[in-house]
Amino acid sequence: MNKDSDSSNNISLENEDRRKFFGKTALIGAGAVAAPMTATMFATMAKANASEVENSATVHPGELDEYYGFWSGGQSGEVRILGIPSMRELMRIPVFNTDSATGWGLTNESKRIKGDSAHLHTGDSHHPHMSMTDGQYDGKYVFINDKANTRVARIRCDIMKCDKMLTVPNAYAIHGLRVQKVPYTKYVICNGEFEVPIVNDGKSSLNDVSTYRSLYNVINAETMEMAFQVEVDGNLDNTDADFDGKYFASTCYNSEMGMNLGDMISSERDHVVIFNLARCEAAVKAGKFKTYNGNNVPVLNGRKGSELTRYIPVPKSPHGMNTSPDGKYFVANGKLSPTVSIISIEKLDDLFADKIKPRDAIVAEPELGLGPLHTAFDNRGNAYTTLFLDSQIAKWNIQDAIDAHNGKKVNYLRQKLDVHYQPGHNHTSQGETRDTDGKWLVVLCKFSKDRFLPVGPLRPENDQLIDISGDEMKLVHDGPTYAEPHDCIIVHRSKLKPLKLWPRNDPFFNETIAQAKKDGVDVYTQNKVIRDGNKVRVYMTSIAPTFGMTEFKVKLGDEVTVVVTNLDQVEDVTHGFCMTNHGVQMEIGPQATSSLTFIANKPGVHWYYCNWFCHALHMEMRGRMLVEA
Ligand code: K7E
Repeated sequence: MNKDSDSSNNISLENEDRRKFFGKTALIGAGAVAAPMTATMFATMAKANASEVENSATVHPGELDEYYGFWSGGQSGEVRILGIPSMRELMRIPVFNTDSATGWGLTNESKRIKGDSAHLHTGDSHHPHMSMTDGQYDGKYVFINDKANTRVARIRCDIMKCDKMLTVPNAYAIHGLRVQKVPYTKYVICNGEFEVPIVNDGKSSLNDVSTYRSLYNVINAETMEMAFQVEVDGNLDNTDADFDGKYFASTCYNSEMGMNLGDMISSERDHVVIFNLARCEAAVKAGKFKTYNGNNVPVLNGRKGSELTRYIPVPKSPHGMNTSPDGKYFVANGKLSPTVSIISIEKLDDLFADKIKPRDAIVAEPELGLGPLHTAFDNRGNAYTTLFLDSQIAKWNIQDAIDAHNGKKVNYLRQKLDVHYQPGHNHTSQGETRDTDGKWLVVLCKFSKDRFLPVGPLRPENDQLIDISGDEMKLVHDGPTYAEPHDCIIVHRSKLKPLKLWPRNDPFFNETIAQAKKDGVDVYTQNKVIRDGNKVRVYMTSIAPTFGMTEFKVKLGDEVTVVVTNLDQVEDVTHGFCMTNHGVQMEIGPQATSSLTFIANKPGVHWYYCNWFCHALHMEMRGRMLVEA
């Protein structure tokens, strides 16, 4: 099977040998090699080869991509926008990180958005997901988790900037994140992965693991405030929502509540927790909750035996959770088990009515290969599962897997394709929505090894683009990326309408404008210095190639706030403000206002300049800060 898929994507023999060396030793004794290719499968592949598919990955210079890809930036803490299918990086959106180019994390506007975590400069972003209406992307927001500092942030898709950030109380390490799909994204749902004492004040026994909880978090998507939390047993990993607006599902590993690896994987089964949204909302309304740690977030009891949840046993340490876009199934990916567990969403009403047993909701558990982590879907009933240990994508048919489970002689496996190497998430074009179109599959490989020129001990990841429009998957592009995309979504360009200029009344900087008004300054027409004790506010305009103010005077030790308003109305004319030798720089987009506060702690003359190229006389666009000793 490897031979066949390799011949389709030109992997050299040398590579093939290296692949074996890397991943396959784990195969020994696992009995997990999935069913072999049949003659019919070979035949359909040959046909696909003959009639070249019209899906082209070539985007010529000057042409635009068909899709926006939103990529998480892992430990970089950012989100990135790629064009699909070109895989060109179009933009970076700093979120949990601090960014030298835009001043994100340094400007007053970004610090206000970061709120209580403005002092943090790191993040670990895994799961970007867009808001939906009726199970389709609505182009409004992209939400992203920060596992490192237990946060969730929102990106406004008209300006492609982070506009809200929330530190989730009570919980620890937000991991899996998704949105409610139907009727609309009222809630963002996410898992607090690590378990800690529910009252974590250091006063009770720190080693009494019976008090440790992992929390399911439900956030109001519009206000970005906590709606409620649900206590569960085990620790939560990934989550997804149904297409009916009724249920959410999360994978749980470590149901043992072990505190080390051996204990965490000692029992044969963990579980998927199903959350009943209507019952949870009713419980909150009826006041059936507790609060902890001095905040007022309602915490519901969803532990085993609760009316709010059901626990479906699955093979131990499941990882990814993916809803099929026909709305019929939750797919829990086995990770340590070579299987995925297919849960029928239709049967969940009966499960909550106690008419069936939890395992009765499982309609198939197809064996796919070693290390299944995440599953994506096309519009033809097929699923694509990453096999981390095998370094492969398994394409399989959902209905065939269910039929095989029911005893029918049918091979549900369609193809296995080698990827390079160790894939985590994968995602199909619009594949988490009703609009899944079966054209592209992106696979985020954790290791690139020999696929690119060596660049030192740290290597890029390898994000691979696969054409899935035909019967056969075809690898068409290797894309090196910096640390470390976990997940992505692929959104048709028709769903997004980004702005070209900032609206002058944008809430992003309305507090800065309000302060200017208090100071009696119209930022669009005036250049003025306001002294307020040892606080100095410097208001200046910028229009290529000049700042509205070419010098201002302050005293040594003053706290200086520079507020720059970009009056240019020309698309793409972004200005910058950099105060040399003060660690001060920021971006000011066309028609935007940005501000940054620093201490004038060096006497003498200091030049400020525009650090975003704007004009032929860009070098001359500068002025002096005169600091009197
Ligand atoms: Cu599988 Cu954080 Cu979604 Cu990484 S998680 S792979």
